[in-house]
Amino acid sequence: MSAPAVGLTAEKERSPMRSAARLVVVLAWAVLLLAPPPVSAQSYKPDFKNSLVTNDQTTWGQSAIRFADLLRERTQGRVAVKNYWSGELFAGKQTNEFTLLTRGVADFAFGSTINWSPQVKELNLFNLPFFFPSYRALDAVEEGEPGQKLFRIIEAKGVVPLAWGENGYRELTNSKRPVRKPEDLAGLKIRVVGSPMFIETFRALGANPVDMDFDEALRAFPQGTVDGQENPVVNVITPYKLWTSQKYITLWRYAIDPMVIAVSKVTWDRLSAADREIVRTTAVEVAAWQKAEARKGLDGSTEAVEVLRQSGMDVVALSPAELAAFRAKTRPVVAKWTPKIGADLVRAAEQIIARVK
Ligand code: X2X
Repeated sequence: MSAPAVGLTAEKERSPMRSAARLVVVLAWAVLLLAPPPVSAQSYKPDFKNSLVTNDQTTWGQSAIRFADLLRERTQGRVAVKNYWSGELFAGKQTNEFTLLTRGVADFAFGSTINWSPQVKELNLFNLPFFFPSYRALDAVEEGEPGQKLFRIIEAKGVVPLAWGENGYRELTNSKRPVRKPEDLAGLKIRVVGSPMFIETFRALGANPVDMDFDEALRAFPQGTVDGQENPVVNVITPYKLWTSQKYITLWRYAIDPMVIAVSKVTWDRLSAADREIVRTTAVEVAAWQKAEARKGLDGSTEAVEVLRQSGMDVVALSPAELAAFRAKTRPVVAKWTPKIGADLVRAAEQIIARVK
């Protein structure tokens, strides 16, 4: 009699154990099915699009190649960046780049602040004519409160800025004559980027500015449909050999053009915390390298200008008095744009510049 009783007891005991096991299996499946997928290589897209306005021969291009290589290596291929050159991603319309980033159509951009200034009006700070007298002053503004504020503004619009790089000081070139005083600009058709402050600046100087996208401008220079343009020596004039169509250059440092390495917030939010950290530190490292490259032969040396001379350019360097004549003409533009940019931001930058010079 005792045997069946034992058997019965054993049967009774085994049964709840079985259902407990079954419950564990069911719960495990539920967790697997309901939980968000773990962030892993499988859940990232096969490549992340990086937008660039220039080709791969500029320091922007070279730094983007480094960025992609380093990220691939440091994330074991999880973050695979594909560079889209020469405005391919924004179909030639360079002032659309920021909007593409906010929507996550572009995951990354190595973007000029000029191209983003229609959407982020505060970035026009860097477009203020004759405002940043030196690299030191620029660095101090970028690293100081104004630069941090600009990064907060960009981030609030859905783009995470990672580091400041640089296109550079924008110098004037043209195919007609040396430009040493504002009167020399009279009637010259100058291509500018589609940010209204440039149109106003060149009108104030007596020129005839036309807004044109970069790819179209590159075709316009050899055809002579425009007389001149403005761009940095190391990043644009030299790699694109603009001397083949533009004989004259005036070194006037009238505007600075920072570049920002940034990632769409849509993309950023999908990266694991560890990968975000890798992306950020890599961007900072690459930007520091790029900035130094962009200044090579210009900062404390004239080598980059010698390249222009050897390539047949007629180089006009302005004396402080000559520069003052250009500055005086553009003062109304600074006054008009200061409230649009934000008087506090402009003042804060001015104070830093006055301190650092
Ligand atoms: O279009 C230009 O001139 C360039 C390449 O410098 C910018 O993207 C602002």
